[in-house]
Order: sequence, then C-alpha cells, then structure tokens
Amino acid sequence: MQHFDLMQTVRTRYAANGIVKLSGLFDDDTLSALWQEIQDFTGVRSEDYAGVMDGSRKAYNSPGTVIRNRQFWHLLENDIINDTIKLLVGYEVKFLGLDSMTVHWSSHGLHRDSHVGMEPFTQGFSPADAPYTVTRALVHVNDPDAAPYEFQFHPASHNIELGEMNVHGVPLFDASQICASMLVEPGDCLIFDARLLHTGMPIVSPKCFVTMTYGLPNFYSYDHFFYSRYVRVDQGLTDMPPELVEILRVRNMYLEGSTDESLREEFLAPRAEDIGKFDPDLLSRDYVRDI
Ligand SMILES: O=C(O)CCC(=O)C(=O)O
Ligand SMILES: [Fe+2]
Repeated sequence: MQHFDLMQTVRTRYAANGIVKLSGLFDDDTLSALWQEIQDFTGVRSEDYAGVMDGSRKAYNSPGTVIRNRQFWHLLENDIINDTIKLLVGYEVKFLGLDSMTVHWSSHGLHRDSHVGMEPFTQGFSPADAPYTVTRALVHVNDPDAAPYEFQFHPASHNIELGEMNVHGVPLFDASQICASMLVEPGDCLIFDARLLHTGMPIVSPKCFVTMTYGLPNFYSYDHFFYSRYVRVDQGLTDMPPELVEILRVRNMYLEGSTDESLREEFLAPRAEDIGKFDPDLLSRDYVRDI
C-alpha cells in the first residue's frame, strides 16, 4: 500500500509543480564511463574548463545525438526513466524522436521548451481535443564528484495560460519573484512539463546534459514532433534508424505515424508560413566551438 501511496504522491507533485527529480540514476562507475564516452564523442573535456576565464572554453550542442549514435541508445532504454515517464504521463507515452546533447557552462535565460522557437507561444493552451503532455527528461552527466548546478523554475508555471510573452515565450511580468530552484547532481534526471518556465544556472565547469522528449500520442505531441523535425530544419533532426524504432516498439514507446506523409502534411499545413524560415545550412548540430 505504501508503494501505491508513494507513486500517487509523486504523480500528484508532478501534476502540481510540473517537475520531479530522479536522483542517482547511475552508479559511480556507470556515470564515469558515460561521462568519458561523452567527452570522447564531443571532444569537449573537463580540462578545457581549466582556464575558464581565459576564453578557451569549448562547447558542444547537438539535437539528435542520441538517435544517431547507438552508444547512447541505453538512455532511451533506461527503465528508471521510462517507467517514471509512464507513471507520470501515462502508460501510452511515446518518445517523440527528439533529443539533444549539450556540454557548455552557461544557460539560456528563463524559457519554456514548449514553444519550440516560433510564435505563437500558445501550444498547450489553444483548444484541442487532447491533454498537453509534452515532457522533457534532462539527464545531467559529469564526474560523480563534480559540483552540482542549480536549475531554476517557476513551480506550476506549466498550468498558467500566460498573457503577453517575449520572443522566448517568457511572460512579461517580474518572473524573478516566484522562482524556485533545485540542485542537480551528476547522475540526476529532471522530468518536467515542456511548458514549465525554467533556466539552468551557469557554472564554471563543464555542464553536460542530455535531453529527451516524450508525450502521449496526441495532437500536441505530433505537432511538437512535426514542427521540430520539418520546420526547425536548422536543428538537423533525422529519422530514427530502424533498429532504434524496434527497440522503442518493444517498449510501446515508438511514435507510430511519425514517418507517415499524410499525417505530416496535415500537421504542417497550418505551419505553411513557417516552412523555409529556418536555414538548414545553419545547422546547429555536431559542432564543437570555442566561445
Ligand atoms: O542550461 C540548462 O541547464 C537547462 C537547459 C535547457 O533548459 C534546455 O536545453 O532547454
Ligand atoms: Fe529548456
């Protein structure tokens, strides 16, 4: 009975606050190995941050890294993440074919992940015959003994139909008044509603996180997927390899219809004006840069 109560509590808190944290997703050896693998893959290493003030820092940011590289597929097969997402969002929840890997030290300002970059920033609030369930999992990877970083957010902001917003989907009120924060240790995973207003605070060591996006197979999830995949061509998202589709199907987590042309046309029709606004030559994927 206690088990049931605990699950209920977590669900209730997630519904109320729009965010939960899973602590200690990996043992230290697994976490160290994953961090090493990410450093090898991205070319950004802890040492690059030694002279953090001298301008020699490197950064990596690429949507689709997990999908395109099978050594990271275990993150999509992680039962703790998947079972928690199913518990919080619903047992029919799907992976929406969207992921990213980032190693940097700074952060975006306060923002939502739901607007996916284009006005109007109203996804999840316009009338649709579906609940809004687009959900982000953010896994913080680093040396097990690296310092945590602070993740700030506005509790329950996912439930607020916001009025006027700036270009980042941030409401025009003094948001700093109602902020809460969590410390994110290496190996922690944040699960949050994509509409939650949030920002990660800057740190002076590599801040590495992998994000994965999920949702029930309904209007909002397909809209989020088709927009990200076909309008935001600057993100360079690709179709999933067939082996990964099978891995997700076994878990009942593959977004069926995501390669269906007529469904794609249906969802992109209202977006016709946006198509072509983003330049695929300005791909933000697969790069290591000095900043
Ligand atoms: O910088 C962070 O820690 C948060 C990142 C984030 O919000 C995002 O990538 O959407
Ligand atoms: Fe975000």
